Amino acid sequence: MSKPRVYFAGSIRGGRVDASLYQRIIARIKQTCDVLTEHVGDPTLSALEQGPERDAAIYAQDTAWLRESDVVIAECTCPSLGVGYELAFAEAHDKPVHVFYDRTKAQLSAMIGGDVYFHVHPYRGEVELFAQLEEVLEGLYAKR
Ligand code: 6IA
Repeated sequence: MSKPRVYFAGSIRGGRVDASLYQRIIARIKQTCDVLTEHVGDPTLSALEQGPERDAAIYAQDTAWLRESDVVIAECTCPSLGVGYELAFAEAHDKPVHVFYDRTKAQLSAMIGGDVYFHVHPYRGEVELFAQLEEVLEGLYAKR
């Protein structure tokens, strides 16, 4: 049985304050699933890299990965236009979407929190985040 393919979404140009958290989440997901977007957790990834051609290539690659994915998992504490776009794209393509955010640090956009399509997981600190993530990942295997 092949592993579930996970599209992990996290802020890049929206701000890299949570990059190391993304890296820890990706490391956990990789224990049981294939992660298509490991670069999102790379702390050395430069958010300053610019250029319309580069952006077009990123858009083409990321939307292809979204289409190929079995599930989208997003960490949304740091707001990001790109992540918001990816969530709506995933909904339009009928992908299950799990949204995590630290409720002690951020208020989730009403456009995400108000959309009943999304499975929203508010958490308080990393221990709670990883406990909730565990349940989501177990659920992926239970559905197969
Ligand atoms: O608006 P943001 O940059 O915060 O959007 C972040 C989301 O868009 C992430 O979940 C990624 O999947 C996607 N994304 C944004 N920039 C890149 C990227 N850039 N490479 C791959 N996916 C990306 C490489 C460096 C870049 C800043 C040119």
